[in-house]
Amino acid sequence: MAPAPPRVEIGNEFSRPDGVPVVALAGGVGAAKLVRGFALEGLGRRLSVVVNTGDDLEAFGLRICPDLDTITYTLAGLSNRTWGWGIEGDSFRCLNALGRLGADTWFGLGDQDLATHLWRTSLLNQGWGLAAVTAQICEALGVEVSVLPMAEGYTPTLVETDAGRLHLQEYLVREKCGPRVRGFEYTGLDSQRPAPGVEKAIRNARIIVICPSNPFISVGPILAVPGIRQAVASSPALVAAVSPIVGGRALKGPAAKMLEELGHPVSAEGVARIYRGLLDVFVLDERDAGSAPAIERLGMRVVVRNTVMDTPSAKRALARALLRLL
Ligand code: FO1
Repeated sequence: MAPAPPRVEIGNEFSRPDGVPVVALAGGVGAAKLVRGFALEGLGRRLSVVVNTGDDLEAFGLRICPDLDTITYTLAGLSNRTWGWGIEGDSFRCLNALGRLGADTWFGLGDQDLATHLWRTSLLNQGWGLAAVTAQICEALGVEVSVLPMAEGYTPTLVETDAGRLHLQEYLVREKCGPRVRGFEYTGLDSQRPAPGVEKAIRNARIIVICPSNPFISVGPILAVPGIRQAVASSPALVAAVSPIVGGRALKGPAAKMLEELGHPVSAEGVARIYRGLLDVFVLDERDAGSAPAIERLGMRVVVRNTVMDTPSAKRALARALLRLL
């Protein structure tokens, strides 16, 4: 069954005079909460989310884009409330059947989630680009926000560990972040360019927000796409980052473990140092207010807020605080 040819519009219409264009640089679950906050604040088409695709994997002939899907499902109100990724109420009948046939099943592909990967891969095989596929999926799921992959190629992040070099998902899911991390390789990025819509969104933004995502495996690959770091650095927009580390711990995922194993301070200040030179503002959790003077000495303004987005009102409050930075 041949899908219809591309008919989708990629990126937002910036000539609309109805408010401040915002760009969010996003990984998965942590970022999705803040992006949801912006959406609840009514940003709609004024928000462009540039999403990491370094966590993509290819399995069973399918292109799987976990961070893109996490952001899209969250905005569509479909995401699994317990895990933050995947689809609420999904089942694993297909994966179990694959296991019965002898396949590796350590990566939890839900039945409904598989439909997304089948559809995406079939459109890619018809010659669509990943940005067009993502725009089409968003349109079909009623997502108004512009969700943009950072780049269109398959450029998996590899993790150098004491157990050898692992695909990011092997490290995160199969090995449960156990091996000690020595470094990262953002494969294939040198020959990539920002996906359609990304540079225009950054150029037109009034505020660029680096979401509370892992600086190495979520934000790092986005900034490593040739042209994106320069576009952010030369944009007249205010550039802000929200710390993914609160009270010396990552709210989700292995950011604290990675900071420690790579010799960085395991603190909000450690993250601020990584983004030094790029930021106007660093948003710190109330629990870390004592670090504000040290971070200000790195050459950025510090704003202290509750960054733990455990309720819809906390998500909205943080989004509103960021919009008020202007
Ligand atoms: N995370 C897990 O911890 N276990 C899984 O089996 C798993 C499956 C999965 C399937 C689709 C998807 O979109 C995400 C999935 N994740 C899973 C989350 C994912 O590994 C990471 O959280 C992100 O790639 C990093 O942002």
